[in-house]
This record gives sequence, structure tokens and C-alpha cells, in this order.
Amino acid sequence: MFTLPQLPYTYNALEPYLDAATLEIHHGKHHAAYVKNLNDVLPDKTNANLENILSHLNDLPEAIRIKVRNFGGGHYNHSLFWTYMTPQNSLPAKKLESAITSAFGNLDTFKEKLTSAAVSHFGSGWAWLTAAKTSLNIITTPNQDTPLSIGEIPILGIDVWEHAYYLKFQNRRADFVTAWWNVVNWTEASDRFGQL
Ligand code: MN3
Repeated sequence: MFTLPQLPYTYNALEPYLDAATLEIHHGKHHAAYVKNLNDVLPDKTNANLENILSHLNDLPEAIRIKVRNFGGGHYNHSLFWTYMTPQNSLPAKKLESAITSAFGNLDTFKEKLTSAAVSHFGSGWAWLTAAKTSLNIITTPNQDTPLSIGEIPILGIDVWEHAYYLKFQNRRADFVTAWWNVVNWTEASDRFGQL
């Protein structure tokens, strides 16, 4: 059984940047539905390694491949997304900051580039900072596709589906992304990068 992880903070913890109503529906309804649907598709996968499954989607039977890609990806991406945010102030650790500086010039330029990728991504999807072999990349993925399925490791990412922001920001995705930077959990991103 795949299970909905608890948020590492309360629904109102990211106010005023991200509102409690959106977070509650996003986690308690949208993410919960991905978990339920994934369990319907893969009912016997006790202790299944989702990262491994999503990294090798082509090994799955064709009849369930797209469902696992969507529901499994939805579960995986959202599980990451909650940890990418925090009400606490945080800064990138030295190793991540150096890698960002050498890949993008400096932290502000990186933030501009990830923002631009997130805002210009057409339709539903995600914008990511990923690691692939020796490089850091900014990518976007459509729908619930994960960086894993193209061989990249997610370090930080933002959900740009309308359900992530519409209640508070309506069509203003750029304002949502700007607000999101205030709650980014740099400690988490640094830990993930540090483990590579
Ligand atoms: Mn979402």
C-alpha cells in the first residue's frame, strides 16, 4: 500500500504566501486521489520502490504503464513537493550554492531561470532543479511526469498545475511562483543534493 504522507507542517503554516485552503485541498484531495488510484493500479506492491518503478516505466505491462506514470508520478512528485517547502527561513548549503553558482552564475539568476521555466511551461506540469551526472539542470515535466523517467534526480521543484494556486492567485501563475520562493526549503534541497 502506498500511503499519503503527513505534511511536515500545518495547513496554515505557509501563510501568507500559500493559503491554507489550497494546501488542504491539494494535499487532502488531489494528492490523496493519486495515492488511492495508484493503489488501485498496483494493489499488491507492498514495499514497492516507487523511485525504481518510475525510473523504469517501460518495464511495466503496457496496460498499466500510463496509469502508473500518472498516479505514481503524482504521488511521488507531491511527496517531494511538500518537503520542498517550510515556514522556516533557510539558505542553500555551501555545496549546493557552489553548484548553482557554477551552473547558473549566481543564486538570483538561478531563481529567475527556474521562475521563467515554471511560468512559461504550457499547461499542467512541474518545473524542477535536477541533477544529472555532473550537472545541475532546470527542466519542466508535463502532467505528473517525474525527472526520474528521463534519468535526472529531482533536487527542488514546483507544481504549476492550476490546482496548486488557482484559489488564491487565479490565473496569476507568476505571482504564485514569486510567493513560493518565500517558503522554499533550502535545507531539504541541500540535503538531497548533498547525498548525491
Ligand atoms: Mn498538485
